[in-house]
Amino acid sequence: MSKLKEKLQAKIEGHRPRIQKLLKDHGQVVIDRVTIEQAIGGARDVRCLVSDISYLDPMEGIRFRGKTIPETFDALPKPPGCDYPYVEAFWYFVLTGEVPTQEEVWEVMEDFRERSQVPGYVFDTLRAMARDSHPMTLFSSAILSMQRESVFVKRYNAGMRKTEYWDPMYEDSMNLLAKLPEIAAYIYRMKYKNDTPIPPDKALDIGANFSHMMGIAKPYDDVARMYFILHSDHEVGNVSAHAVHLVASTLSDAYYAFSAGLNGLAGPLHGLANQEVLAWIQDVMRQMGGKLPTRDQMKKFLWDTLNSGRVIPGYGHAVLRITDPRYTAQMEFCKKHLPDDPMFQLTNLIYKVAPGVLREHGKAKNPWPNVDSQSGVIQWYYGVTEFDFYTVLFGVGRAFGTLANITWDRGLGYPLERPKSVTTEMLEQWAVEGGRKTP
Ligand code: NMX
Ligand code: MLT
Repeated sequence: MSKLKEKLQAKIEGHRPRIQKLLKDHGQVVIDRVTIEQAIGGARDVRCLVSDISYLDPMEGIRFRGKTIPETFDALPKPPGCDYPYVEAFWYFVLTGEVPTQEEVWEVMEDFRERSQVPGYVFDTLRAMARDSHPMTLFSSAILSMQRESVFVKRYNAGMRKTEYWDPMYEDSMNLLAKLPEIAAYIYRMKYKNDTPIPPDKALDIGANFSHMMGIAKPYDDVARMYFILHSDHEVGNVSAHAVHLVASTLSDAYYAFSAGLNGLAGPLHGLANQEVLAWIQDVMRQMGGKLPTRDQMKKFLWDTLNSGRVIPGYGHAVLRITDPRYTAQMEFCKKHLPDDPMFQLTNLIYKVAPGVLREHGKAKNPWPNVDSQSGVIQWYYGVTEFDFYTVLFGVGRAFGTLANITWDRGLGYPLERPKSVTTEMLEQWAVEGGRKTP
């Protein structure tokens, strides 16, 4: 057993009694209430999920295992000469809650390397699909095609105790993570670069290997590290993480569950917003003939979008009530690497104008930018101008958080998720009665 897996086992076994005690001694303690608005309105702010991988405070933003984004970047080991940590180190960290040593990172790298061979039929599947399929359709299908590899299914069918479920879920997660960057880069090169996939260089870490397989020079390796870490997790209520958690709660394996999560990520109100942002920015630039708009012109573009019934992509959030610190982290990168880039300047101008317009518009509860309004600008700068690919990059990152979550879910024995629905008539009755009186 690898040291990471041994440590994870000890952590899970050490944590289980806490969950058992909470359930046995305090199971009836009330931690939230649900209003009619929340029942109709997408369960916003209802506290009914548990995860220790990350927590999202509306006024602070994400913390991974208790650390803010800058603290996470500072704490984890980095490849020599690089500004961002090994993605492998981040995986160790979210899985165990501990910062790995350099040796522990190397061991994880080696483990991934041994699991990284993508089965040939995955490429056959991708090639059999219509070339104009959206990259997220290709990505999700490639993952689903590998479901036959699931260790969880084999062990489940052979018979295993509930306390062992985490072990094959971890194996499936490791096997899947080891292959995702190559599959993503393959889709990119097959679809957009005249079908010229670049074979992996297995000596490299995830960030450097991804940059190599995309065919993009340094510092794109750091872009990949930053990008995958920033997009990894956003507590467990967001649509992609929640979908993965929900599907896996049926004891579906990691392949089924992660593919489902990607299908949620592919919606324009979620991960696809990064593609929408770039399309929108490009439209503004086209209309301006490449010149930076004035504040007044920018205001007009924003109002035209709102008045046509569309949302401002990359702005607003279901939980956050501040500028997303993932936006800020990427802005810092841009200030260092592409301060004069016209699209970065346009993004900054939008940041100055859009919150005021959204406030005046009076609908969005959060007028500030989210992760998606800055991410595409960086990709574009390094030559990834095919913006319908951006959500795939989000998806690779999201795998690290969601797969850590479902491994822990099985470790802690979380049950099938099945909330209760009610009818409109019931809501109308409880509205008159001033709350639900009947059981
Ligand atoms: N532009 C215009 N209107 C907006 C925006 C926006 N950026 N954000 C929210 N609103 C509207 C929203 O459509 C809703 O209108 P209505 O009452 O007519 O249905 C109203 O404001 C209230 O919505 P909120 O409660 O503020 O937001 P909610 O929690 O429902 O949704 C988002 C959150 C993120 C879906 C929403 O802010 C949005 O559509 N943003 C633009 C798309 C986007 O950037 N998505 C990416 C989110 C991050 N990610 O990667 O997943
Ligand atoms: C995410 O990263 O999942 C998005 O910001 C959406 C969310 O948290 O709801």
